[in-house]
Amino acid sequence: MLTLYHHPLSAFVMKVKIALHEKGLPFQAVLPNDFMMGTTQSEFIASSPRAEIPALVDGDFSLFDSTIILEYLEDKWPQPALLPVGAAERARVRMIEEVMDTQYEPNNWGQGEVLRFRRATGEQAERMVAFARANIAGLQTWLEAQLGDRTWFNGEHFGWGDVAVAPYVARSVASGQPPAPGSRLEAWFARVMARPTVAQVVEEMKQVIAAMPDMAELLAKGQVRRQYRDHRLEWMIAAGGISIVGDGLEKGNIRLSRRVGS
Ligand SMILES: N[C@@H](CCC(=O)N[C@@H](CS)C(=O)NCC(=O)O)C(=O)O
Repeated sequence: MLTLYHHPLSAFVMKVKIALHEKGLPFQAVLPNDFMMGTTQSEFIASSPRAEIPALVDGDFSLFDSTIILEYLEDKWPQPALLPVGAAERARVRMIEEVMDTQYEPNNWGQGEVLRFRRATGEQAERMVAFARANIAGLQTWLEAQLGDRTWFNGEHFGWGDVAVAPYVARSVASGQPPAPGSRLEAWFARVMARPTVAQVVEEMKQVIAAMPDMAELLAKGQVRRQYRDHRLEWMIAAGGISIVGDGLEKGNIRLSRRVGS
């Protein structure tokens, strides 16, 4: 059976879970040891040298990165196909995925850092959350244009384009920022949530949010060391949180990515 290193809250993981369910592939989901500290030493590291989820183990082969995993699933189990037909259509949905992974995602993450981990308070917190919400509003307008008059981001049929968008929009909905009333994106979101594979994965995410402990307290007790990387780190700086980065690195409750080979 396939093993997926996961956390139910990760939108990158959610993409992979939806694809696995759509393809009817059973898998066991494993939470890496000490994931929140970045100190895991298990075979997880062999599968994911940056110590990031998702990572997939398929017999004696393992791989990391949600996009690479989606590609692997599509190559190895082509039916039902998730990618649309035609080079341009495939490139179109892959570009949507790239924007979601790198531009949309940090806004959901950043709000968590401010509100759940209480990295900022008062006016600074308000400004950072407003920055995230304005970006999300802009990106949802962009998504509306990408969808156009299609039923699915993927085209006529549900697929890769929808897998790439659904987890992020679902996370925004859970934080009180749904698509604009009456928009095509709102109608698409209702359609995508009616799909059992998506509904199941979003439900798992919501349960984790509902049961979440006080993350700021865990942070203060030194039980969490957050990874700041790539687009998230850039978001933190653009949102006005460069002092948060400096402070967290100094206190050791922020860490940079694990260097491959280190
Ligand atoms: N590019 C990667 C990003 C994966 C990623 O950033 N995963 C986060 C969780 S959402 C992670 O594992 N971070 C390591 C940590 O928090 O220790 C992908 O698409 O899979």
